Amino acid sequence: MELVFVGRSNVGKSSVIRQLTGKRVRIGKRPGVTRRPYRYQCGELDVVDMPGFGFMAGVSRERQEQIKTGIVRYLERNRKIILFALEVIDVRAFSEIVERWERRGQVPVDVEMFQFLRELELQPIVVANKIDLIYPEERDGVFDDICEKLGMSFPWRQWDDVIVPTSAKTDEGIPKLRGLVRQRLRELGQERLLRYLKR
Ligand SMILES: Nc1nc2c(ncn2[C@@H]2O[C@H](COP(=O)(O)OP(=O)(O)O)[C@@H](O)[C@H]2O)c(=O)[nH]1
Ligand SMILES: [Mg+2]
Repeated sequence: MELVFVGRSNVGKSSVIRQLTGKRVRIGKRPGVTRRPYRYQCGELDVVDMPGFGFMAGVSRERQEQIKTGIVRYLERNRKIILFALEVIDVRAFSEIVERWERRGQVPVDVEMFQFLRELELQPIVVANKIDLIYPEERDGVFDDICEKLGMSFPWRQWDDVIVPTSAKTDEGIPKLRGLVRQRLRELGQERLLRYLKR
């Protein structure tokens, strides 16, 4: 069975996977290089790190589209063995990116991916990462905005089983994320997989 991580490059997918699995995950690898899903085997549980989607310096538009299509196909093809998905976003960059796309009348890839995960009933958890980069007093407003852009009504706190603010750098929110992942596994009748995750 699999847990699948998606998100733009550089948002902290690998860092969060390291925090959850304790595996020696390579951090800050040059974006756009990883074409294939990267699989971390944790006993009977596979944690899958998908290639980063969306704009990346030095990566052609065509290539970006291919990456996105590859992710969509992977999720469709493996739907039955995927327990749930985690979409990692960079809280500091998210709103600006989404607004830029909306001004052009387009659906941002981050929002599109979240909706797609929901359509597949992959119950995506939004890992709102890099919260250490925004001031504590701004956080509620930023998380409300993220929820609204993803099609969930504010206040964001009513969605604390969907969106988890984290900093993979300072560890803030990581225990909460671990708790939520464990809860989801239990709900899915997969408690035997709990032992493969870091406590
Ligand atoms: N400030 C800050 N930096 C982070 C955080 N999480 C990851 N990073 C840094 O962001 C960069 C990209 O992280 P990585 O995990 O490789 O992102 P990925 O491309 O999505 O897998 C690295 O330099 C990380 O050290 C965080 O919560 N806060
Ligand atoms: Mg990575």
